[in-house]
Amino acid sequence: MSAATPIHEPHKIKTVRLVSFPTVEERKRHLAEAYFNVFNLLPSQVNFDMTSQGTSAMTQEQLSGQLIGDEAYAGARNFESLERAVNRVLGHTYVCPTHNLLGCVKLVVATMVPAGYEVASNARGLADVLTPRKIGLKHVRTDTEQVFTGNVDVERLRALLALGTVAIVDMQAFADGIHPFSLGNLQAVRATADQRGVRLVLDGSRVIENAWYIQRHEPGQADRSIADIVKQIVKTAHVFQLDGAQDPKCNTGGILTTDNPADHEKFINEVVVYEGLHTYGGMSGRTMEVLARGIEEMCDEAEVQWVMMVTEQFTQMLRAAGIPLERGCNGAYIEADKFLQHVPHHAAHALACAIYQTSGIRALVTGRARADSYLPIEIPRLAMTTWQLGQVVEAIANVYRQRDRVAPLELQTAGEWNDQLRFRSIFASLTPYDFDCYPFIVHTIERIPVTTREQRQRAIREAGYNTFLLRSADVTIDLLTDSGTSAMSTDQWAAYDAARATTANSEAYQRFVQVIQEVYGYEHVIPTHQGRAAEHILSQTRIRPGQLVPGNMYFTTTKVHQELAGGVFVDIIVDQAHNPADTFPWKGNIDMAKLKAVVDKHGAKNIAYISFEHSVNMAGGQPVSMDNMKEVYAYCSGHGIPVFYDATRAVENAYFIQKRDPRYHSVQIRDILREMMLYGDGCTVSGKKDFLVNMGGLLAFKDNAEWKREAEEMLRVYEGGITDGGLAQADLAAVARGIEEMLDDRYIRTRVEQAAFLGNRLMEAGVPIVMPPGSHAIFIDAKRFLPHIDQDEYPAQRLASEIYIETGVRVMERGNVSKGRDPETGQNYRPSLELVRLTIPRRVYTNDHMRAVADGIIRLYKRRETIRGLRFVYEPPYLRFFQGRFAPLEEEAVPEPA
Ligand code: P70
Repeated sequence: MSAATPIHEPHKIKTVRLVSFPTVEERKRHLAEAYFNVFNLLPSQVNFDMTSQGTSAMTQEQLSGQLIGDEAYAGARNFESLERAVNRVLGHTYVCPTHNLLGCVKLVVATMVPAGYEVASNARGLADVLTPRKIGLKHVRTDTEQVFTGNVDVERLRALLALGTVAIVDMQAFADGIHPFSLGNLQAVRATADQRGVRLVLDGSRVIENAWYIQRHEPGQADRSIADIVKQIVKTAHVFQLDGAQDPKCNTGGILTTDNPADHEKFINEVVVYEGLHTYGGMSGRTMEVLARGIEEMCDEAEVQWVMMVTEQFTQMLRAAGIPLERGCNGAYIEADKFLQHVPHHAAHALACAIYQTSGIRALVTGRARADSYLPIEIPRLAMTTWQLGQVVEAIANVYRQRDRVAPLELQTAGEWNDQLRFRSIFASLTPYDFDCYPFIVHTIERIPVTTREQRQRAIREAGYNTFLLRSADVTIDLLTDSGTSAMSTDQWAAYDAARATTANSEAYQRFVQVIQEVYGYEHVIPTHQGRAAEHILSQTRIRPGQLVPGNMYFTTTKVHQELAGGVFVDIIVDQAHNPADTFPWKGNIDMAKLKAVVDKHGAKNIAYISFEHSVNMAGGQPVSMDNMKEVYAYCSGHGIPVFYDATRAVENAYFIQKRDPRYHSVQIRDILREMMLYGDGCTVSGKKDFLVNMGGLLAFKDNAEWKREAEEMLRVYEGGITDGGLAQADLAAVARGIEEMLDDRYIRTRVEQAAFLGNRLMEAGVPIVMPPGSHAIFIDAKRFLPHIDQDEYPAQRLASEIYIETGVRVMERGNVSKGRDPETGQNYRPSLELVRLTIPRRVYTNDHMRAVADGIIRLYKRRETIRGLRFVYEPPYLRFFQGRFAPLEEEAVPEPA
């Protein structure tokens, strides 16, 4: 199939699960309390849990299956979904559900392995569950293979079967996590089993990974799809077992499938004893639905190629660091006794402790306590980014460099199973490893469309070369806006679900008010459905017709509402803001001289208020300095002029203060924000940005109760109740939780630095961007990118559509199409800033996406001379950027069909 190595995830992040980063001191305490067995640590004590069972991220479609559990005892519709998925994807006719893989083993053993018989297998780990049942395991894996190390030695198997004591042949796809088999070998085993009338039972919990190895390495298989190979593997077995918590990415569940009606009958007669009824087998309806959907999805070619590429890279990086390991299907299996040569006993446990102590990562030794000492570092499917995984590699390499200092463990309590062991130890003095990455893992994903250039050319033509008119179904990476596009966290969802609906007072509203009071220090809080609604109310209640509203560069919706209220906007931002090449760090600042001049000329009474925006959007996401806020506020208080912030991106502004102002380097974001807000009398916020929600906003006043009363009068008429502002209580609850999350220093740093990552990569290739890179977006300077296109031929508009055609990335024009025409002359304005904006949604895209975006734009930059301009074919009278339609200049003007 597609031999090309994937360059970014074939999905974006839909929901995140936050992870915590305990300090070294906390980790030591947790480790001691866990008896130096990392099994006993709690997820909240761990940053990255490197285990792949039941920890995968699902697609949103799979997750939604949770909500449509039939939950009938008999004949649930969810079981029918499961049957359909098995028939279609795996090809087997009969399905017996089980509570998990152990349920499958139980049924197979009970129905197919009589007392005194043995099982032949390519997996040693099977002994863990057979030995306690007093069933012997005959190991038949070959030791001569290089790639397909899971292959069975067919001659040995034949000889064994001739003895007549082997009841079934068990084959594991990717045996013991490390050893894949080839299709050729699987077929040979089946033929050998058939000769003796013995069943071949296949554990396909990692069938996808095994199929990928076949596609990659077995001669003649390269052109087949994963789906095709998987089906053939399943059909080659008499009986197929699947752990729902592995390849199908469910959190539990299992199935036992076959084409043989007699075998199936045995299973379903036995299932009532051990598992449940034959139509649920110990799974809830919702689990069956999630499992069914997981099976339907698991052969997705793009996803499999991505996951396997990531796994291979992870293993190679660890190996390159010198770490002794076996490559596994789902990560790397470290050879702990070679890693810690001076530790004679329990090397894997000692290594797990050292890794946790130094970094907070948990790697688990599972199963029965055995002589071999692998420490698996498994990757939870789709849940971690390559950035995070690269740091996991560094964290382990950090331990490897100081391996001689790792302390041995002394057994305190023995046991048959690894989870029973308790140790005593000392804390060796090991240099810790600090993570610098997103403080969350992926909980759910949304697959993104992959399109061809031809499809994109057709789509942009149909959209009239206007990216606002593209369907998101045609967009691979959507950088149109950061507004309402964030990925919510599982905690936000929990708050959302828990909120009770009402049109009156509520806990959700009270919590919303309380959190704003705590975080911003503003007493009066009014919810609105989004930012422009708050701007409307503020403008209507605080501007008298004819008054001036000085501000640091206009924002479209803000200015419209000020003008509708009869106000006149005056731009008093520093001059540097208008020069894309200027690298001044505080390009959002108000120019004090300009402010004073306006006040001197018109008098304080004729000034409604100062409209003061953080992380100035139209200037490129440029921050305001703390000193500037202080100075503006001190001056305005003295003149009786209120200062109202547009605090939509205040947290991002706070990060720049922490980074660029030495006095704030060690001050927490929470405290910086609180100080910023002190220098204002009120604010509007579009909650769709900083607050990490998809809808919401607010208006707040520091202490003026009369302003609040007037605003609430309008709120009731235009927005909704005073306790909801037109939002659902659930939305308010999600906002309250989002405000807590936005204040995480690690989150906000990685958020803003992602923009810098994209900007720097473009800059290094010479692509002209607005300097310095902004808080939420990178702006490309279309005037310098396409100097040969006159502004009347809309260079930024054309650049936006060419970026889409080249890369499938959607960006927004911010140039003269947005600015419009001079109503006097009818001529286009010729604004100094002719830009396209690449805006980054929060917690949605990874650095791999950003790299792909940059590389696509760099390719375009290299052939920029070939790009020409556009002409309007439909031009709306105002806000023409939303609905306008264009045609390329190189194409002849032919009348557009109506
Ligand atoms: C964007 C969005 C919205 C916004 C903002 C600032 C600093 C207020 C608002 C309004 C959406 C947008 C809006 C108009 C034209 C293009 C895009 N900015 N203040 O993508 O808030 O949308 O919630 O009413 O950035 O930058 P809301």
